[in-house]
Amino acid sequence: MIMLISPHLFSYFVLVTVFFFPPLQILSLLVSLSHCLGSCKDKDAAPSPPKIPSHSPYLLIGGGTASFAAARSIRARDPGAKVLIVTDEPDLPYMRPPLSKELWFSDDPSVTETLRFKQWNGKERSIYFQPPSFYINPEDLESAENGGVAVLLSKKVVHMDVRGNKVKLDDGTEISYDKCLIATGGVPRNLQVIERAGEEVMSRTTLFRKIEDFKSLDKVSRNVKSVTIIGGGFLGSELACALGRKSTESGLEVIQMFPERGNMGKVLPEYLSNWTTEKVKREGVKIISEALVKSVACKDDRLEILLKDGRLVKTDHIVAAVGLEPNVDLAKSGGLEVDSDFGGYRVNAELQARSNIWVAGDAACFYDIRLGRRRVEHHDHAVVSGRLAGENMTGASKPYWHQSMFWSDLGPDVGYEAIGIVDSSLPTVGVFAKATAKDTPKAATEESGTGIRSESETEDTATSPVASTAPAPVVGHKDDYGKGVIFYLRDKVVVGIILWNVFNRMPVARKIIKDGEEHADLNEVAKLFNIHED
Ligand SMILES: Cc1cc2nc3c(=O)[nH]c(=O)nc-3n(C[C@H](O)[C@H](O)[C@H](O)COP(=O)(O)OP(=O)(O)OC[C@H]3O[C@@H](n4cnc5c(N)ncnc54)[C@H](O)[C@@H]3O)c2cc1C
Ligand SMILES: *[C@@H]1O[C@H](CO)[C@@H](O)[C@H](O)[C@H]1NC(C)=O
Ligand SMILES: CC(=O)N[C@H]1CO[C@H](CO)[C@@H](O)[C@@H]1O
Repeated sequence: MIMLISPHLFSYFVLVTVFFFPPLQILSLLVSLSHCLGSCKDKDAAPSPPKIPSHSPYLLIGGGTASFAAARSIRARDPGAKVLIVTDEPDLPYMRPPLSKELWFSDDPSVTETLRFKQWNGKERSIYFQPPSFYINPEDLESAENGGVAVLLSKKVVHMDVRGNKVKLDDGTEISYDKCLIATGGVPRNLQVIERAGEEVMSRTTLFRKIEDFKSLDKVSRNVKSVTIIGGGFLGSELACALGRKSTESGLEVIQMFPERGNMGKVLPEYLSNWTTEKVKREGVKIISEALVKSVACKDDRLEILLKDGRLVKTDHIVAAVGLEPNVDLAKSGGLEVDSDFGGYRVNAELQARSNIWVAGDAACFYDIRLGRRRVEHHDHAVVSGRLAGENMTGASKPYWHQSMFWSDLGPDVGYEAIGIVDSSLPTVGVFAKATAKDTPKAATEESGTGIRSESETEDTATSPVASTAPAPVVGHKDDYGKGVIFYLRDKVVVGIILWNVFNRMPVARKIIKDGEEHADLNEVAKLFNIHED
């Protein structure tokens, strides 16, 4: 995800990119939730209270990617199924990756309203998985002969009664279910020093997760002179590049600071992290590395960020992209276990937390039968785990094992795909070869006919075949690391792989992870990817 896109390009879609990341936004979410608790209630209590079904055979808590994928797979396996999604957001299910990428590169001035974006190959699409006509009204769910998927917007589940198989909403309504999925995602973390700094600082801080955050940051970026992004991971790096491009148009100063030495330093080995940092700088971003924030204050109408080593940075607005806190608010009433190491609800390899209750997406700490206990914050994982939970909820007994992947593109000419545990603190072995013009994300998406490299995304949510219209320029630029394979090792076994400018070879990588063998010579293993041959 990271996408650093170079200025002339169209946006591409990376939808899936990467991420581990963390999503963010906790505080503002809490704030908006509490507003909602107050004001939505009043609104709803007025003339026509929405009729809420008292029972739904399938109840999905949360209206994000994992819930949507589950709804689809439930309907695919059980065509008459009645599925109710309850979400505390005011929007129908949508995908988040474009919020930090493509939407910023649109030339349509009304993009904050249309929320449409151009994929890498030029095809336009919406961030919503489906148009409103796909869904049925919640009040029609119980009587709908062929079932359907209904979404209850702006309603929060606040309590679970797992013995009685029912939940309670923030307006007091109760809904009973036969099977329930918890896909509550997470809320962005903030830095304590910002929380402690008081309201003035908080009001100039964005935690980025939702549509409304995109809208508000877009506005901020037009009205201030300097924005500072804190965080060097995918989200921070993507937003830095998105805003950096604006800086060349409007003179906005864009600063990105993080504790690591280089961008994505927690994922990429140092030499690649260094390379990526140079790439981000070329996008117009001022990088301040090895930066630990000591305090933030509001002075003379500006923010002053004091670093532990004494450096002082003045700016107008902060975007904190410092990780995600999985949302486990229902653990207590549901009697559900939260994982003490990774956070999230603990589920088994079938994503089940207790009988009739499944968890998928960012909120699930699941047992990966190959790599052990994990929690994954990626689009592709949300799709795959949501789909698996949905299948299991309908009683499918097909065995299922899938290691989700993610990708990130650094503009049209450089990109990577990753699988397994990619953590720069593990030993890595990289094998590189010289790249040719074919070894670019753009060429890969053109060849495969899709703008989306996630296998799951393609299968699950791609709409119609992609017209091969627009065309973006390619790319003359070559770096030192043309293309290659980076292996991440734990106890001599390969647990993660990054394919750097090597595309369409994910099945090979997946098999290596799955086999879990020790390899004496990784150069030999790298040959399986044919990187020297084409
Ligand atoms: C800006 C951004 C860019 C990203 N880019 C990428 C990328 O390029 N590649 C990649 O792999 N991943 C990316 N991700 C991560 C990816 O979007 C997440 O992994 C994915 O959204 C997780 O899906 P989910 O369904 O688990 O949770 P979410 O999408 O967070 O959905 C959970 C929903 O549940 C709602 N909810 C929570 N509690 C309740 C409750 N009690 N009652 C009702 N509703 C509730 C929440 O408000 C939310 O709408 C990105 C994330 C962000 C924020
Ligand atoms: C990465 O960059 C830092 C300086 O920013 C340098 O000290 C370090 O040697 C570089 N590492 C590699 C492997 O090139
Ligand atoms: C139908 C099906 O696959 N159900 C499985 C769901 O997961 C539980 C265990 O977590 C199994 O016991 C079920 O057989």
